[in-house]
Amino acid sequence: MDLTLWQYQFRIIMLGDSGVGKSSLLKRYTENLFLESINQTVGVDFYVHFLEVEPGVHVKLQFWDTAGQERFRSVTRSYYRNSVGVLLMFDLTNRASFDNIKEWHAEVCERVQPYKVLFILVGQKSDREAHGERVVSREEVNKLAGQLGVPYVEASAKTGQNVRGPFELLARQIYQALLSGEIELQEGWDGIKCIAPQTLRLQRANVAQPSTAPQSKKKCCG
Ligand SMILES: Nc1nc2c(ncn2[C@@H]2O[C@H](COP(=O)(O)OP(=O)(O)O)[C@@H](O)[C@H]2O)c(=O)[nH]1
Ligand SMILES: [Mg+2]
Repeated sequence: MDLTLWQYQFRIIMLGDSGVGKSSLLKRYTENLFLESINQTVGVDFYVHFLEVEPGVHVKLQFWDTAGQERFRSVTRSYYRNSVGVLLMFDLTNRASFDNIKEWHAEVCERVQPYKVLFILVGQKSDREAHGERVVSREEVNKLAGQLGVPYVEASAKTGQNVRGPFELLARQIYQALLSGEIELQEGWDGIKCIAPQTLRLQRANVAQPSTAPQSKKKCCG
């Protein structure tokens, strides 16, 4: 089946300080490329990737790659409301970028109301640990992740280590939240699009009554 025939579209935003590797991780995930000298993001860039979140359910992941600098903050903020997922990213070799995570998280939570958004915390440039450059320990990140109530993943855009992990975990969590009704489709909100909302109702009914609904019936719009 052509993966581009999607049933759902999720809008996901990349946030974190400038230089932590947001664009690099996205480039690695969507194009399997890594550039030592990548252009700095100006304003907001846009990437697309298709993912089968479960057999027969195809999702178009639409990524907004933002610039971390303060001068672009007002542009970046205008994208929060129409996102359903956030990759909150810091650099394992840059303590300030880790210290700023709380601020990024609080800013999003404040601005997305009344909509719901799901987060993944990503510690980037894990390859540099081998060179003794890591300055943020796993223990302290786990503690912060626990406080914020968000999952934590370490990755390296350079080596490709664990690159799919954060994107796909987030996409699957959004999908599950949609099926459980924790996240609702809303008029005038672009965080999630569904090409056939009636099939979502069927999928939700299947999830609510798993014993009477075989897995194969979960398939949406396929
Ligand atoms: N060693 C290492 N360098 C990285 C990694 N990811 C990005 N970089 C480098 O970090 C710099 C900033 O990356 P960029 O993706 O532009 O960061 P952004 O501002 O958050 O989008 C670039 O020189 C990248 O080559 C990584 O996983 N490991
Ligand atoms: Mg960038």
